Amino acid sequence: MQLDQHTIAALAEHLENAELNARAVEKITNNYPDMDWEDAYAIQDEIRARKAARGTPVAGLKMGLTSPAKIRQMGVKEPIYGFLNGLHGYDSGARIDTGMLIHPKVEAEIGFVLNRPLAGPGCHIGEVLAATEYVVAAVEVIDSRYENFKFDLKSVIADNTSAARYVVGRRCVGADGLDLKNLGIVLRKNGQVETLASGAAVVGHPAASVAMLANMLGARDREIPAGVLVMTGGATEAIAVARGDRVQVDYQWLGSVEMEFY
Ligand code: 0L1
Ligand code: MG
Repeated sequence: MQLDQHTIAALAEHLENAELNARAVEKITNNYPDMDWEDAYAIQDEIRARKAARGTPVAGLKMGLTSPAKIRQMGVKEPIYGFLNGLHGYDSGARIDTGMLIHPKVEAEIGFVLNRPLAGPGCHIGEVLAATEYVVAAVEVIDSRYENFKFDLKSVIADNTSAARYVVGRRCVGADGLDLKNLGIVLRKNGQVETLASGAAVVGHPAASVAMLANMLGARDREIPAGVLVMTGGATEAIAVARGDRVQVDYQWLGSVEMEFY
């Protein structure tokens, strides 16, 4: 690690304040160009600890930058992970306040809930599918705390991978016999089709994204707990939304997720 504990705590406070005040800040690597991956995840962990100290539940985990669409859109290379703030999870049909967000975007994802914990090394798709309690449609609302949504990988890891809100579908489906790779997704904004994807857009198979997460966590002596929501990363690119927009995402076999921004 390159940063001391004092700097990590100060950067966590800085980024969390940007989130809480819905105010964009410059990417932190401008002032800390030598920070490394461990520093970036340590800042994310510190944000998580700050929220936990105020009683905020962690509802799950998310993978980010898992699809070619997202990798192209953000100009970055590798998947990253973050956590889901339980106070910011909604059911389909939710109304979401844009006044608390900076420059929100939506992306269609596939969620997993496991019936036993998983940790790498060596976790693979088969192990994930065998441990899957159910799969559920989920849409992430991301909102980078960085000006103009511009960042590098270390800055965005520290910023909890732009996690802001998430909206979950009402249909929970077992993984057995579900063709997750060929599952079609259509994202509409105000009735217009904005983007299409299939499950294969998420690192080839959404369960592979869960395995990747288990392996990344295992390398840090952590695990994916049973019973929490795991969002596998945007299958589509992220679509900007603003006050007054209505978003509907239709998932083959998993139903729809809808939300309105006010
Ligand atoms: O969930 C995501 O894929 C977000 C990862 C961070 C990059 C972004 O803000 O798009
Ligand atoms: Mg996402």
